[in-house]
Amino acid sequence: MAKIALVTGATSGIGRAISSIMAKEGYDIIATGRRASLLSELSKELETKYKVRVLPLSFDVRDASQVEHYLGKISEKWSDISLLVNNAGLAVGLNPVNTGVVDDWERMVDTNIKGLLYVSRIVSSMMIKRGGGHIINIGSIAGKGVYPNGNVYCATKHAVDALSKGMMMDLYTHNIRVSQICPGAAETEFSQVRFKGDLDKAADVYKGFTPLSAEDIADVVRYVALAPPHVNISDVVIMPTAQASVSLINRKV
Ligand code: NDP
Ligand code: 8X3
Repeated sequence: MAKIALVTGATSGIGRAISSIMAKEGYDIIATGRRASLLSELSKELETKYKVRVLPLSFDVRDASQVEHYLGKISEKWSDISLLVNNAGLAVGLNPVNTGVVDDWERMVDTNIKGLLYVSRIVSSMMIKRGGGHIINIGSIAGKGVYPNGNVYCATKHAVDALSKGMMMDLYTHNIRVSQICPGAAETEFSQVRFKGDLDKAADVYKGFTPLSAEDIADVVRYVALAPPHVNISDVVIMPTAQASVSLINRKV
């Protein structure tokens, strides 16, 4: 029987690349996100290319009752989840705190912190029943440092940093590994979402240097997930060579 990996935020960027690389490794994939048509495209692609089973589940991680509906009541043939990648997340806006948009703050807190918790609560209890598993949280370099106007996004990723440590303490006696992977600047839909569809502003973020690709990060997820069972790579920072901290990027422009 193939192992099963659940990847949140599989419709684009890092989550899509993780789904793809783990399918290539022979994992059956539960792919989640809100955009159902992208999930169905991805499912077809992975089923054809890698001959694995794919279960597309379209729901909003911010809605605890939807998470319970789709994951708490998942059918028996999909319940033996050995790998959970908590990847769904976003930044919205880049304002100083005095002009911050309350709705932006709520979207980030509800997705990056509360969504991760809703999913982890259900899946970790399933992993305890099966006798083990591995949870990989996609944190950020923004969970290790703070940059001007990054206030709430950075706070949510600092929360992921704390939760990754806390979850490891809660779950290690159940043979569950908890890891965190913290990327620096990666070119995905991330900045398009942050700047609410302003493509020029989004492109400017990656001007003058070579950012990470989603595949670079998926490679690390693969390495961490496939480490021998007695090894937990608990915390990884991966940045472009042109980046030295959350706010230091060497741009040739
Ligand atoms: P993308 O915008 O390309 O992907 C984000 C994914 O999250 C999408 O699949 C999106 O799916 C999903 N998502 C967002 N909100 C929700 C929600 N409410 N419910 C369900 N799914 C949701 O960005 P990235 O791939 O770059 O981001 C992935 C993760 O990596 C995030 O946690 C981000 O914070 C983190 N990260 C990104 C970095 C970067 O520079 N790109 C660097 C460090 C960390 P859909 O819209 O279909 O719901
Ligand atoms: C995304 C990286 O530096 O844009 O988490 O916040 S950053």
